Amino acid sequence: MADVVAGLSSPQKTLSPKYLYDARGSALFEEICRTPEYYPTRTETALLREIAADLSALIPKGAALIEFGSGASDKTAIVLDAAPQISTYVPIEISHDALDQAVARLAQRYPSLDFVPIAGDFTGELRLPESVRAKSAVGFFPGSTIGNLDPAEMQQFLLRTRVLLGEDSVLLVGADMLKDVPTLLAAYDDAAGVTAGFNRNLLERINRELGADFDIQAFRHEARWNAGLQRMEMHLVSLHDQHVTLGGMRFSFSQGESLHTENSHKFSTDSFDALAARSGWQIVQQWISPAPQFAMFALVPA
Ligand code: AVI
Repeated sequence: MADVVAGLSSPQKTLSPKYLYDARGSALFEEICRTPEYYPTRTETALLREIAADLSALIPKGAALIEFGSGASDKTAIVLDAAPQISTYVPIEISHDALDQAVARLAQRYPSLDFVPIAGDFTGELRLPESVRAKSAVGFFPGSTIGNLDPAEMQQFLLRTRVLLGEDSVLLVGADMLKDVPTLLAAYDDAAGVTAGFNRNLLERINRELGADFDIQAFRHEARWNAGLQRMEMHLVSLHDQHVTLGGMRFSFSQGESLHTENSHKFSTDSFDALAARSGWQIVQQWISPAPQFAMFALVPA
């Protein structure tokens, strides 16, 4: 509540993108991944299949695979199939339901794998159990979820992850690359309106969970390319002057005013290299798909 009130009180009204993912939001995100315009998921999946043997070569015998924000663990099987030397899978996921379902599904497919699920926010302070710390750690952070963090949060996440995974670790990070603006705009504003529904669901969630009175139909979804900050942004734009009440407070929106709900940063190899360098890591290998370009970076402690 305090977070939402603070976001609605700032001059550019803002809400954290992590609130997009209630059960309905997570289902809508999966639907986005199936739209023809949203290329990142299918491009990354194809890339992972193609480079699976290269990834396996980086993974030591008996390693623990630690996945950050694992969700449905959809891409994990590609790595597990290619690297049977992995002994332990550690999914870190804030949604208990998603975590339980993913572990149940993977346990059937990989009966000899050890599972150490951790229910928690991957951007927070994390500790690995002793049984996992004794193993070589391979971090896995696919999906370009790193792009949803602010640059300071990206750096903090990578610095913390370096401490968490230890000196001999490898970190595999998926990152969406800079590309032509029409492709980006279409990916974040699909013709069927799934992304618009995903964005508006945030207001429905605030109404339901915090007792606000947002008129959902009075806001339209807008995807914007911010060239200076190299990111796609999602906004909800007020269609007319209006007030919203929440927790006994009144928030005014003027016509055309936006509520900023998500950033999705896009990278070049140089910008990712610089991010890694200021966060204690270095790129040892990188793979980039043909257009629309999506990258997988293998990092080791610098
Ligand atoms: C989860 N994340 C990487 C997605 C992205 O592309 O930034 C979330 C998303 N937002 C709109 N469409 C997809």
